[in-house]
Amino acid sequence: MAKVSFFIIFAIIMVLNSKSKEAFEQACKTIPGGVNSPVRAFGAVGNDPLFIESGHGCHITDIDGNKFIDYVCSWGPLILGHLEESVLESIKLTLEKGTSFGAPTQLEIQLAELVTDAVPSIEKVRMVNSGTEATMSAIRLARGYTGRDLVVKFDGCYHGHVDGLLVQAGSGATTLGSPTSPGVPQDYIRNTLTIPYNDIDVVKEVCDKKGKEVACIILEPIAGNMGVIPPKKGYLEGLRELADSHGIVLIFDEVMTGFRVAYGGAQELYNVTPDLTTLGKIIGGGLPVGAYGGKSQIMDFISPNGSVYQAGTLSGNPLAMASGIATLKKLQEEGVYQRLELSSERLAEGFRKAAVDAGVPTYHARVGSMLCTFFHDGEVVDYESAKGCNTQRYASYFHGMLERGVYFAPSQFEASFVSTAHGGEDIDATIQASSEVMKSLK
Ligand code: KE4
Repeated sequence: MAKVSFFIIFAIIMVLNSKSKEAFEQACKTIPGGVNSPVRAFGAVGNDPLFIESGHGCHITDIDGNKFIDYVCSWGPLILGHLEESVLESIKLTLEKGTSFGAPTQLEIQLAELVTDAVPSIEKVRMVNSGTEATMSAIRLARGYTGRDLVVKFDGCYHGHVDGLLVQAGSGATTLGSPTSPGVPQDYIRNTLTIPYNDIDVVKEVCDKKGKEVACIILEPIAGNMGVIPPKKGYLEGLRELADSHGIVLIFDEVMTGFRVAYGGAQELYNVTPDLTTLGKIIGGGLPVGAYGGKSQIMDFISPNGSVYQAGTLSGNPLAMASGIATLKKLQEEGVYQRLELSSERLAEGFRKAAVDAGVPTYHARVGSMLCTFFHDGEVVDYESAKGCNTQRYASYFHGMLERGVYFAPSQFEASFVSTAHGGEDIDATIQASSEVMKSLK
């Protein structure tokens, strides 16, 4: 009987996703792995990825017409949900004037001023096209500014696919089993020291031994690429002190946390000031934008003021600027983050209760509207404990939720995101689905 029901479910899935399956087969003929970013391929959870037709509010619809409540939100950018009307209107109006000029526009000033007003540690900011470009440029700048070569990063943190940072990297690099990527010459990573996250004593040890050789310490102030792991109490403050005492540039990679956990990012939430900040995701509102910024005395080392070179054909693209400006303006509205906090807290509590009621060992982490259910018995505070998760059970949970119309990241080592478009009924439906799926996992 069990075999029959398995085949019936399998057959239903095949029918429900037939167009996605065909599209995936087609995509694999010309695109490596059929996707333009590895973690989208469902490699860690099994089955083929769904091809999305459209999004609206907190929902996405795949090309087979299946509708889902979306908690990926394009991996973070869509804090206002899909097609928020002021963002859409702003892009449309800008589009009528052209798409790209390769020359400065006033839109770039507008977004730069929104960012520097929101994040006091950023006195000057340079726009690029992705988080990877932002972190790559910030590292180069820190090295140019200090004249030093060593970079300290943390196991499980992910800063994009920068050669020198693809060492014990989180996100898709961990998900797909290559936290240290082939193709990166040993020469590139001999200047990268990767150490455990959330352990200030190890950082102190490194600084005592090599502090004067370290150009920068880069970290996600809230790790979001090994699931969600907040900094331990005093950790960020400890990093600030060590950076100060050794003349090291402290870089907060806020590509994910920027404008996510607070309008001023994690540095506002924890009241710790980095020297440089990298941004992305939300500041583009769904269009490609990255940025790096910080103290003028450091930023003025960047060309054309200084000699540290960095450039980009589409940097500051008008459409992307318009999308980012509209997004940040919307986030300035009264009560936005309070409402996000309430809906995210309710969702997280629902997930926690569903797991407890079903007797499934889980650990729940949340900061603002980024959250994660770890299938792990006991707390998750760093890469080692994150790697101890039951990823098979996560895969079963992922598919159980998908069958019930809820779309999570296809990996245990990611964050889920709540947007302002997630309404009470969406949260209720998600909690109900989680309760059913958790019971099925026992
Ligand atoms: P992008 O180059 O993907 O725009 O940004 C790289 C990056 C840098 N820093 C942090 C903290 C990040 O989270 C990211 C990218 N995040 C992943 C999701 N965890 C992007 C999704 C993907 O790789 O497809």
